Amino acid sequence: MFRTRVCLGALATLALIAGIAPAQVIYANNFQSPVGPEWSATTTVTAPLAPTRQFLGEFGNGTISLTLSPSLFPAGPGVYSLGFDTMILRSWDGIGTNDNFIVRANGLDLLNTSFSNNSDPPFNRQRFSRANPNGDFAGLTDANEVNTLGFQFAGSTRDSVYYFQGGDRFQFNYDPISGPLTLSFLSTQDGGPVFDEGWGIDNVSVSVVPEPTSLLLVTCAAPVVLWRRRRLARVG
Ligand SMILES: [Ca+2]
Ligand SMILES: [Ca+2]
Ligand SMILES: [Ca+2]
Repeated sequence: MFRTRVCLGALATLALIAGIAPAQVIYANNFQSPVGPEWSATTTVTAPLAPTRQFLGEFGNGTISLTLSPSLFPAGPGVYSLGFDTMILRSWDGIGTNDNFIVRANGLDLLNTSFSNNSDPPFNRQRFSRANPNGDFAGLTDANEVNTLGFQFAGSTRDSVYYFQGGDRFQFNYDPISGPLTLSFLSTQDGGPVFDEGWGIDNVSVSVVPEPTSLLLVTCAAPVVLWRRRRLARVG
C-alpha cells in the first residue's frame, strides 16, 4: 500500500509538472520597449485606438525574421513552441489577390495561409480558419479582434488580430548544434504601400515543450502492477 501511495503521489507530482508548471520560456517580446538586433526590422507602431499597445510593424510585402542564438537553448534535440499575435491591417484581400501570411522555423512552414479584411466579393475569402488554415472561408473567420486597432482604409477602420497562443502555438523540432534558430514571418500581399495593406506581430515567444511523461509513468506504474499481482496472488 505504501508503494502505491508513493507512486500515486509521484504521478500527481508529474501531472502537476506536465500540466500546470509553466513551460520554460527561451525568448519573449511584447515590443513595448526598443527592439533588439535579433530582429531583421526593429520598427514598432502604436495602435491608433490603443495608445499603450505597441507592436512590431507596420510592414508590407516581404519577410521579417527573428534569429536566436543556439546558446539560448538547452543542449540536444528538443521540441519548442512559437506563439505570436498577427495584426492584419487595412485592405487585405485573402484568396482574391493571394495575400498570404507564412511563418517558418529554419525554412520549414509552421503556418501558410491567407487573410482577408475585405467584405466585397471576390476579395472577401481567406484560406484561414482555426480548423483548416488552407481552406476557403469568409474574411475575418476566427479573428480574435476586428477593428480594435484603428488602422484606416478608405475612411474607415479596417484591421484584425489573430492570436496564436496557448493550444494554437506552433511546435517544431530544433537542435542548437545545427546553428541559430531563424523564425521568419512572410507576407505576399500585393497591396504595395502599407497604407493599402500592412501587417505586424506582437507577443512573440519561444518556449520549451516539456518532455512527455509517458516514460516516467511507465517506470512508476510497473511497481504498482507488480504489487497488484503479488496482492492478487496472496488473495488467490
Ligand atoms: Ca505589444
Ligand atoms: Ca487590397
Ligand atoms: Ca491584396
